Order: sequence, then structure tokens, then C-alpha cells
Amino acid sequence: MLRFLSLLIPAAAGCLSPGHAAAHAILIESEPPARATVPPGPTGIRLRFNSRIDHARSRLALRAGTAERVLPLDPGSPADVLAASSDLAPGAYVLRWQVLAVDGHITRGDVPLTVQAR
Ligand SMILES: [Cu+2]
Repeated sequence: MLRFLSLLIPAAAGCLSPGHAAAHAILIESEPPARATVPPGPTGIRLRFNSRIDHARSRLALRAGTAERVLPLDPGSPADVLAASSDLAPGAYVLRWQVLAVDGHITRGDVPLTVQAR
């Protein structure tokens, strides 16, 4: 449960101040979902947020063990979506996202996923 909550807590402390408009980006939906197991091969990744994000200042990376690789973002995705695709080999991964919302706050989080053996 703690682990789940930690995915939702905004990294920017300013977002926690009273009276904040809460327009910073919070992940509300991901494909694949967190902790999903997916088949190997080309995989579409789509993260949807509760607010518009600045695509040019947002980032999606895939971590396997200690190796991290930045994924090129799909151009032309909706303003509240971060999308990419990657050819995934079997293994355990963490999808790390970092986004800049329209309120100027950066939030980040992880989406763990497993790619099953062939
Ligand atoms: Cu904020």
C-alpha cells in the first residue's frame, strides 16, 4: 500500500501547499497498467494525466536493472498524454515518467512492468 501511494505523491513539494490549484500532473491511467505482465515485442506505451503537460519538457525512460534508456515520445499525442513505443525483450522493467504540467510543477513516478518469456 505504501508503495502504491508513493507512486501518486507529487515530487514537487509546492504542489502540497494549501490552496494550490492542483493543476500539476498526476498519472491517472497507464497502458500497460502498473505491474502488468505483457508479451514480448513491440509495445505501445501510453500514460494519461489529469492535466495538460509540456511535451517538450517531459520525459519517459525505461529502466532495466541499472540501465536506463530514454524513449522518444510519439509526436502529436494529446496534450494530457505521453506516448511512446518500444520493442521489449523479456524481463523486468520500470517505466519512469517525468512531466512538466501547465502550472509549472514537475511530477515524476514509476510504472513497473514485466515482459514475459517467449
Ligand atoms: Cu502543482
